[in-house]
Amino acid sequence: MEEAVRKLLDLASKGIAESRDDRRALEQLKVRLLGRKGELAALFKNLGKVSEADRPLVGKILNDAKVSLEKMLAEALEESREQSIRRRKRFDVTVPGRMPLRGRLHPITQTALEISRIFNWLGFETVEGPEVELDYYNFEALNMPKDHPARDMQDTFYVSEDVVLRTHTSPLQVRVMEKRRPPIRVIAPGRTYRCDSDVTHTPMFHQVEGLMVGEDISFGDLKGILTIFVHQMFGPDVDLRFRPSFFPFTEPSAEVDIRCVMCRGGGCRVCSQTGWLEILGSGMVDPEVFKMVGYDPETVTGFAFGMGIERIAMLKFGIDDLRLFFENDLRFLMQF
Ligand code: 2NL
Repeated sequence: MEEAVRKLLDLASKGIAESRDDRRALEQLKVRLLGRKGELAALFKNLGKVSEADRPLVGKILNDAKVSLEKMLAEALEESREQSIRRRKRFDVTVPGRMPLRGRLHPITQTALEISRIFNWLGFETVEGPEVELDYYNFEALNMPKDHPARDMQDTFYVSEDVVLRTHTSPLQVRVMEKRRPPIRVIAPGRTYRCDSDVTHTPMFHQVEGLMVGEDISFGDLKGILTIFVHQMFGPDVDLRFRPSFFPFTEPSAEVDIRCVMCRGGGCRVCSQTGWLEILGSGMVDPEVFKMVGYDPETVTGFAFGMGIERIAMLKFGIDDLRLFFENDLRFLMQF
């Protein structure tokens, strides 16, 4: 009997050693040794066959074995539990981190910020204002009376008789002129709206307008500032030209073309074989506009300009379809 008990204890230490931190194997071993139909139970069953004289001694041996087996297994199970906790807590600093998908600024926003940055550097302050505007600021104050063709119902979103979605960011500059006195240097980026939708027009688009007003502001200042802008935005080697034009709120007016960024002037599809790309409109502020904001056109002069941000972004990034800006396809947006 003692022999059998020793074998059992041997089996237990071997089993425990083999399944050190395998919790499941330890549980199975416990059932096999201490379970109701286990090996120790089988030995207890034989106790009846032991002579009455030997029974107390054998009983004690078996009980002692039971106590040691229980202790051994309990310790092994506890050790395996702690081991698994330690394993879970261990931190492998060499495992590559899971990168969160990082957002980025929309190419239109990037372009607007770049344009603002250049003009801020030239002393212009960035201003922002309402997208829902009074008819007065959007048209009337800009020398476009009620019967003016640019106010055509087809182009303008009317909110009510005298409230519109701004069709350009000029109304903001009129508000600035009303509130402040010259000298003024502001740049006004923002959303603008026109009831127009096809391959080259979206009902909502973005504009940046600039305004410089003071006592001796000349057409030469306009040319100088816009030349610096073009060279900052598109590179110092890009040629530009000023071409006579017309706007109701400027006189004289000029449009600015740059040498085609795609073919460098040779003629291609993008510049319709002309070698030039129109990028902005500009002019000397019309005296009528100054009168509307209470400035004396005899003592105050200034220039203004406006450009579409989508067009600048398309030329800068080489994008050939305006609609890509509005589809919010991450495969497109993540490239900028
Ligand atoms: C264009 C042309 C232009 C202006 C905008 C302006 C603003 C005031 C007074 C006078 Cl407050 N003019 N803005 C002037 C000339 C052209 O925009 O092609 N925009 C996309």
